[in-house]
Amino acid sequence: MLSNKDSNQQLAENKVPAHVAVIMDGNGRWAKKRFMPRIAGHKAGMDNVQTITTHASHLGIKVLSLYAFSTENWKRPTDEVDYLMHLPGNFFDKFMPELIKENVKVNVMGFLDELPSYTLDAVNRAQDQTKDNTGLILNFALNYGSRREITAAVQKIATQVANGDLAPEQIDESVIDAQLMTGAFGAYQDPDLLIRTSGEERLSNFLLWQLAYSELVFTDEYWPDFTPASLDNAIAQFQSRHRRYGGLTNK
Ligand code: V07
Repeated sequence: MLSNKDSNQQLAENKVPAHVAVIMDGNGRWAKKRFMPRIAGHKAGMDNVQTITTHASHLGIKVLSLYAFSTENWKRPTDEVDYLMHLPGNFFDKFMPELIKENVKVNVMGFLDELPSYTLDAVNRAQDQTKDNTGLILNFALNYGSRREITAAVQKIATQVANGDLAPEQIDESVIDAQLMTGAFGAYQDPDLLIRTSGEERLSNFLLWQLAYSELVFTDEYWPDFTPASLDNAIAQFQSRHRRYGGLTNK
């Protein structure tokens, strides 16, 4: 039998990570394995976003950040880029009723002014129609790159200094946090857990500042094969790492 103290400790240490970030890799390889075109993998990947979002919402995750399109992805074949740029609209048409029912709030971060107008329209509609929802924040990174995000933040801070609105000594981590695209998430801006699917073990310019203290979990599954049970498994790894240091670091 667990003593009251032990069971409380277990509860505290079995906390679900508040912010989970995912690099959804392996959609093209998933399709190739099935002798299907890469875009079929992207479609399966998009459908899986909805499955995993619903599960994350039920687990009590507060923010789910998904790397949908990087600033480097424009280099892909034009037909593939064109298909990807239609996914926000497809996602919206297919899943918006479910997202609203789940009380999910959509947020999109990235250099959005460079997106085609039809993509930006879909993004704005998704954000608009869910803006009053109070549940999980589903945060898509779209035309996002972390070094460019940090560069833009430095430019904004330098402008404040040049205008005399900020002294250099006043620049601390919180000033930088606030200028990043995750600034609006407040206490949840840094992911507790990063998951990357499909076997690659790199950050690929995703949330470099925000991932400074995150637990990293890599899985060999392709993103379309990543199931709610896979998410449970990643969270169990996160929790076991926290438990290991529980008594020593009070973390
Ligand atoms: C994309 C599906 C997931 C696997 C990885 C790449 C392909 C959902 C969106 C999306 C973005 C913004 C929004 C609503 C939905 C998306 C792109 C690619 C470019 F407001 N999935 N998904 N956008 N993939």
